[in-house]
Amino acid sequence: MALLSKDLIQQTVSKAPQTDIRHDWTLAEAEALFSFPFNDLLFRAQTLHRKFFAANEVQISTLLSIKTGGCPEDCAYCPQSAHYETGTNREPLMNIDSVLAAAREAKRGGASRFCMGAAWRRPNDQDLEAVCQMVEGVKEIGLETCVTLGMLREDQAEKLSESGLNYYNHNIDTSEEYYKEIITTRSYEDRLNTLENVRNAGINVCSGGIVGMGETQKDRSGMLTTLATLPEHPQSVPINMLVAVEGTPLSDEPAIDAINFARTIAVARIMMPASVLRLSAGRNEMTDEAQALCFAAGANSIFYGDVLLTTDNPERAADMALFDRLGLKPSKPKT
Ligand code: SAM
Ligand code: DTB
Ligand code: SF4
Repeated sequence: MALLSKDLIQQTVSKAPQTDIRHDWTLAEAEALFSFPFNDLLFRAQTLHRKFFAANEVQISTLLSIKTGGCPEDCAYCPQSAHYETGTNREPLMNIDSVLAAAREAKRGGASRFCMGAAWRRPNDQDLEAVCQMVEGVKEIGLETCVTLGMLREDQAEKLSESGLNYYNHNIDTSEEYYKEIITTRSYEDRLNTLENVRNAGINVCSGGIVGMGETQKDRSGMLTTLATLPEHPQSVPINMLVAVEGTPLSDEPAIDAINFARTIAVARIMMPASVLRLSAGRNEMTDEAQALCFAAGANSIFYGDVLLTTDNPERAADMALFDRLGLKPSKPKT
């Protein structure tokens, strides 16, 4: 890892404590954070984490794929893209009763938020109407709601807001420069426009990315700098470790090492100290020790339940055993 000048590191160290929540982060500062000695980085991340959150609480979300596979988008990491043969079955939009049954089950399992994902480039108006009804139903069950449906126009974001939606997930995935290598069917700007529509509609933004797609540390710094310089930090920031799925162009991508992954979490915690950071996809491929490192680095949210959208996630019992070992407990919903 290229070390940056001592001056720049010093400047970063002395600048941040004056104000914890900053929107003027630079790429060079993010890179400087990445090059900190690991213990210093974790100490700084932990200190900020404890200023904004209960130290040992983790928010628990359960994910459901409400419309699976056959997506027209070409995202090199994604098992649901119609451009690749991954063995993912195409399924139509689920009916509302099955979705609500899954939400009840998630609540019984201990989740506080229910996230519904659809393999769409953007929703059509009829599908959006159906999703709004699902949001209303899930809220009645007593869960926070999150959906991820692809790009949204302003009026579509407004409609979701009126249904009472709490969070909209839309990831920027990587740096602006590396984005073109990974996704060919939409631009970084498209992604940022949707985030703006969501923010303007008063919905909490959930936006993060994927680590381990062959990007450089500079790309990771770029991704976090883009998120941390938005007009508001996303209230929720998912950091996914690539799940390398056979049939996708990234299937042979070597796994990123746990220390570099934890560094990404720690830098995200420092740059967006008041945001909930989700240790997202990839936990099934991590050791307990690697996950513990991520919680120590400032991660305070997980997906809970044995599948993500189409790939495996740890069994609930394994997660509860890990929480016990680490003295972690699920946090209560805010809304
Ligand atoms: N189609 C919508 C979209 O792209 O916004 C919503 C669903 S899409 C599956 C949601 C996010 O899942 C992607 O933005 C990406 O960050 C993440 N994701 C998809 N496949 C992944 C994989 N193989 N490993 C890690 N994260 C993945
Ligand atoms: C996010 O950042 N990660 C979740 C959620 N938002 C929708 C999705 C992970 C998907 C992993 C691949 C799959 O299971 O298909
Ligand atoms: Fe479609 Fe979303 Fe997968 Fe891209 S990430 S192929 S938009 S489901």
